Amino acid sequence: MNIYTAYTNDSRLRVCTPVEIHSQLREDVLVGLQYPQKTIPPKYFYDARGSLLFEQICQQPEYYLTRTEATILREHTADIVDIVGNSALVELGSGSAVKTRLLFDEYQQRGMAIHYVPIDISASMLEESAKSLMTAYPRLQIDALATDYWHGLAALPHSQTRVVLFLGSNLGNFTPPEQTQLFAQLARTLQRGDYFLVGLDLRKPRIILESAYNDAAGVTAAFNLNLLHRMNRELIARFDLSTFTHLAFYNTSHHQVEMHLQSMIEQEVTIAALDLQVPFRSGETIHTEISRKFEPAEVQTQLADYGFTPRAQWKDDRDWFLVSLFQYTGVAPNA
Ligand code: AVJ
Repeated sequence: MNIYTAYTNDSRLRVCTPVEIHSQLREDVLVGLQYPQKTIPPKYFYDARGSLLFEQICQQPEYYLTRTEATILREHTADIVDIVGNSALVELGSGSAVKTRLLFDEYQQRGMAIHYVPIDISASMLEESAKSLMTAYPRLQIDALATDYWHGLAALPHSQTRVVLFLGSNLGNFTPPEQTQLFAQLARTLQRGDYFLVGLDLRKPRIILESAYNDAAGVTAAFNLNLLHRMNRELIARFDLSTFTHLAFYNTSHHQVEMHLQSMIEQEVTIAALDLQVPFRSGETIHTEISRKFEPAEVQTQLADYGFTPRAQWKDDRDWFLVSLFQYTGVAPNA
């Protein structure tokens, strides 16, 4: 793979950017806007502004996910570190790494060094959070990968035992086939004895879920609409943001919250960089995200097929969110 590596002036921080990632927006938009159900993958939310908006979503009163997971982690960091010991921490979709700090605190208290490998699509978020982490944790060494999960996992540095962190119910963005691919990729990448720590948002009444994705302050709407801004800027598109609205609802049969951008009028939008004219019917949508809500047994069964053995799991007192720790033993129970 073609990798651009920036060595910063701090020897504890290294940032790698597999270069091909940048051109994929063009291709994914070109293909996605020509499907009968127009679709753009959620990873493109996270430009610099989108990443900041996501941080703000996490602070909205309706968005219980981040807060609930943090409560679980805060209560159980000691249990986690007791099990995983002196492992490197690989994090998929690290963002600002607020929750990861809870683990770092535990390592620091025990006087242990930390090797951290954050993987995030937003290079700006990655660099900023890395810098502030380095100030806060003197015994932290960072190998950051500014790319998507697939390229990131393929480029993991050699290290001692690893824990792959997949927090925040980020897994919910994956379709079932993509989830299968991810587990297969993890099984290929990990060595026996490595760990997988995953945070999952659980099924719950529609009203709670729909409020979480329709916050009163309108931050989620701004986050969704930012995708149109991004295409206007990076693909020289002419989306008129006042003609699109944010739509988020719970699809009960698929157990997933869906986000869409809905055109309120019939119109044709030009995307100059793609040499494309995109027609919209009045009410037609671009599907921008799924957030699947999980049934723990399903995930556990599937992971078992890929050689992951459950080691521990923790919930909050409302049973809204689950943090689950698996170990890659490489042995499928019925193989
Ligand atoms: C980061 C994918 C877990 O699906 O809840 C938040 C993203 N989208 N509000 C989620 C998101 C709208 C979030 N994940």
